Amino acid sequence: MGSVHRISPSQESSDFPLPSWLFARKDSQGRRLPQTISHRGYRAQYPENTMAAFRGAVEAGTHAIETDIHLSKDNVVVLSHDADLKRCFGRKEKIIDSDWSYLSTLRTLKTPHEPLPKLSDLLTYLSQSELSDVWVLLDIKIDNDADTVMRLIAEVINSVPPSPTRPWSDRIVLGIWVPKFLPLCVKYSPRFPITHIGASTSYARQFLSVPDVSFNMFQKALIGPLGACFIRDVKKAGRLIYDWTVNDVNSMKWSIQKEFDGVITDNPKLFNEICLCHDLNRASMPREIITIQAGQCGNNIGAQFWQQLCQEHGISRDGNLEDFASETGGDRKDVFFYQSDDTRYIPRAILIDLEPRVVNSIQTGPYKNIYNPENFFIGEHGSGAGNNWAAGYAAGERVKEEVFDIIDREADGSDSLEGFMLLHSIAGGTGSGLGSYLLERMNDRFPKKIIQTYSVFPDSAIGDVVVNPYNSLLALRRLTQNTDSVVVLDNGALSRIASERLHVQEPSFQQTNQLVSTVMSASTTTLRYPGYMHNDLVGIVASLIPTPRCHFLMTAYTPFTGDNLDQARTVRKTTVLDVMLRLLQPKNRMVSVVPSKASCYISILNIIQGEADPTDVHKSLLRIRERKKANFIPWGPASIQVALTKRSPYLQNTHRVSGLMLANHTSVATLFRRIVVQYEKMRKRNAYLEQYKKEAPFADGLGEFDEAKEVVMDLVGEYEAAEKDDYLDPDAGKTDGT
Ligand SMILES: Nc1nc2c(ncn2[C@@H]2O[C@H](COP(=O)(O)OP(=O)(O)OP(=O)(O)O)[C@@H](O)[C@H]2O)c(=O)[nH]1
Ligand SMILES: [Mg+2]
Repeated sequence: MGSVHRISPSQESSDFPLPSWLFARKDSQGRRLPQTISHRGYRAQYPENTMAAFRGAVEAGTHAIETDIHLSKDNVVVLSHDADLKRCFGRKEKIIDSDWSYLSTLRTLKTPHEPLPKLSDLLTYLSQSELSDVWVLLDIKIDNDADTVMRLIAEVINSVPPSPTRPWSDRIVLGIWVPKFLPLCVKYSPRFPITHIGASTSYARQFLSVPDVSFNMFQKALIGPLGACFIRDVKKAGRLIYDWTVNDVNSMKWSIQKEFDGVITDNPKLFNEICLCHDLNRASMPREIITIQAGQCGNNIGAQFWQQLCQEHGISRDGNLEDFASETGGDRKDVFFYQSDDTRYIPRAILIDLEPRVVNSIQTGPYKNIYNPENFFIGEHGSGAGNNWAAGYAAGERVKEEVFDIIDREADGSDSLEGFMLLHSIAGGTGSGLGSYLLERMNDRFPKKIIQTYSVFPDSAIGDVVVNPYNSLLALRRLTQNTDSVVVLDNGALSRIASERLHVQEPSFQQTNQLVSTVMSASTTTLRYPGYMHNDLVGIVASLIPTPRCHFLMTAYTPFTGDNLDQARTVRKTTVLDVMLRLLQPKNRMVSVVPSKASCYISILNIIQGEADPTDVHKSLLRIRERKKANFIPWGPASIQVALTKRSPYLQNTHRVSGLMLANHTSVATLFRRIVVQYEKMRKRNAYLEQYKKEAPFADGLGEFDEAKEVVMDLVGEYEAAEKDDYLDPDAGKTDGT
């Protein structure tokens, strides 16, 4: 820095404009994409700094042309990078020693042997009105006398009539290397924007003290910690930054990631293509999902789910990335986590309960530090909803403002929110009732977002909540009307699988929840380790749900492993066929249904994780079809869809292959019918109705129950209709043919 020219205070007061045409453009997502600035024209295709190269750049869709200024002996402003004629024209003279009468006879060595252009040639070409959006960056070389060159540039600019719509001061940027040019810019071309061209960030820093000067830096100088620091300071000062010369794809991508305002490249066509791909990738990027966990069950399974995701993504209990994990491990942590200012990963999770016990246990548990403390909501009375759907729903009215403040804040904090996942049980009061309230409001509030739930149905054999049929029926109405997709889990099936397959007597919630979190983690792997398809929730929902109301999905998973599940380890080699066959076995389904002869699959998506070969998958599908292992609806495609996905590299896998089935099966309606039957039995006896009548939703009588029953019976009817081949026939029965 010792020999740096000092910038005098008088220059500091001269501001050079930073007009909008110099800033990065916005892509289709509203994010910044650098402008394409063609280095000496389209240099990759044409002889550099010639009219052919400038025209080629414009035809390739460049935003700007960068070119270099030299003076001839007789003071003509010409466009050449080198001070001499050797490299481009094969002559030994210097430009400064040659008259224009000689220079004008030269032709480039490179075909198509173009002449040396003057600045006026370029400006005349660009003055056509249809080219008025192209701008110019002049690299003013320092071998000429500074005053003369600045004066002559201004004279040329003034001599060429601008396009009718745009003055030259709105299209030309003066690129200077050293501060002594600043007063000359003000003297000869006031109000023209200025950029500093340089290869040293420490030298460039002095220009930060001159208002509005932008920066055009050698790319290598911007890489590494010093570069990062410089970029940050330039952006903080509200200045623009360009980098040169960016010709390979990786450097192009790097410049896009850094959100520079422009990229100087020999190959404008390639850079435009990379920008387009980048934009498309961003648009198709898996987007964020916010998880809302409500009530005891919702928070218990949520806690387990986040623990599992942290382990799979190499995130430690305090939210930091483990030493063995990498920022770019081919996974997408940002779907479910965001990064705080200190770069910790924080779940996009909202934890709600009307009583403090479960949420408190999370707040004091091993993963207490990963959550955003502002995202806990505990009802003020702290007494829960007492297993009463109506009490939970009524509480919704009271707590809505606080809860939606949290939900809105999370939604605003995501870049492109895809949707929400609600975790809850439908048998109790909070998850079921408050959950129902939230689903209704979210539907109005976020009409374009996907709403998926993981809903735990009660174990019909145990009845730990006597009024569970009431609560389930009322919640089921909202699951039908206010969600896009429901993953149905039921405690009966979960306990059965845990005890049969894992040889555990009377499994604890802790153990059944581990099954649930395994299923949740597997069903979100295609979002978190995206591949070619099924890499967003919309894609998964669309592939499984052909008609909007039949959106209840069953799951099966095999084989189960885990810390607590040692006994389940097999010594067999797991093959893709084994896994796919086992997924089809009713005993592996995590829902207790009673299929009839007519029951069939509407759709199946198998998510296969591990070392699976596409040919094995293909062979297995053929075998399954030959053996007629899966019975499909008669009115649609009868095929099993398969997604092959990566597994977390950070977890030990004892099995070569594991698989999750997400299935839309008509027999799920038998579960709903059972709930209606149980409801009717209780309702007939007028059992436990008093506690419901006390709450707001029942202030005008028991109509809520009747409406819910009607909706659920319609749903059952819809699934039964879907088993018939005239389902899509508009004249058949009462199906609406959607
Ligand atoms: N699988 C599983 N089921 C649970 C868990 N906790 C509760 N349940 C089931 O959920 C139902 C009761 O719902 P809860 O989630 O406890 O109730 P809540 O939403 O907290 O509502 P209130 O306590 O009534 O305010 C019963 O069917 C329980 O068997 C859990 O951790 N895992
Ligand atoms: Mg509770």
